[in-house]
Amino acid sequence: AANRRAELRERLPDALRLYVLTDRRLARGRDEARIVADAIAGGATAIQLRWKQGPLAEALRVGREVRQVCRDAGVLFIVNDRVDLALALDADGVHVGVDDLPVAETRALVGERMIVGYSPPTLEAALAAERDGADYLGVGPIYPTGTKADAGGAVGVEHLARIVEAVGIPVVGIGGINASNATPVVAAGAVGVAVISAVVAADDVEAAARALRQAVEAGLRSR
Ligand code: TZP
Ligand code: MG
Repeated sequence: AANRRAELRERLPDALRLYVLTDRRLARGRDEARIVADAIAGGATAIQLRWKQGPLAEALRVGREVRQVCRDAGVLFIVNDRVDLALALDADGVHVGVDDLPVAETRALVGERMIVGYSPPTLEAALAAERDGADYLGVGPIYPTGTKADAGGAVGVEHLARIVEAVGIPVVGIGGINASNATPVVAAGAVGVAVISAVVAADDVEAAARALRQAVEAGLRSR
């Protein structure tokens, strides 16, 4: 829809409780749509197609499958890095970082058709992204992670709390989060957590998602 952004912005705090990002390598041969369906069965509320290797034509094919699974479940479907792929897939949103098109250019390209997420490296970058039209922020890595080589050092929940305090848009924590350490991330003010390995690399994806979702709900009750 031409004006999906406004409707989604209202839903975002709830829709970002458990945000699962795909990873082809960690999936160990299991296909993305299967993993996404299992994660949703366990309580994932948002999915990000994170395509770091392989042809874009394949990303489009896999993305269509993942989008369908998300639509059937009423779960948010967001595309990482690529504005063109997000538009081609008619995604609910696109998530950009410092190496991608800047937030202002991304917003100009997608208009009000979808939400835009951003990963701010600093508090100042978080404020600038909000001014430039970001609808939510992903802050991290909260804890050490081996999943993203260029993620930088752990920033901790205190840094996340400062960003939550400074901006008016929802914030999720990302990086090294699992069912044992998710609760403090939400207690610090995040609306939810974003994870890769804790769900995608799990033998039982659904059970892993369920445990994480419970940890998130515990964090919400604690504040
Ligand atoms: N951005 C910051 S840390 C990270 C991303 C994409 C990796 C998160 O993966 P994991 O396995 O949940 O630590
Ligand atoms: Mg990126």
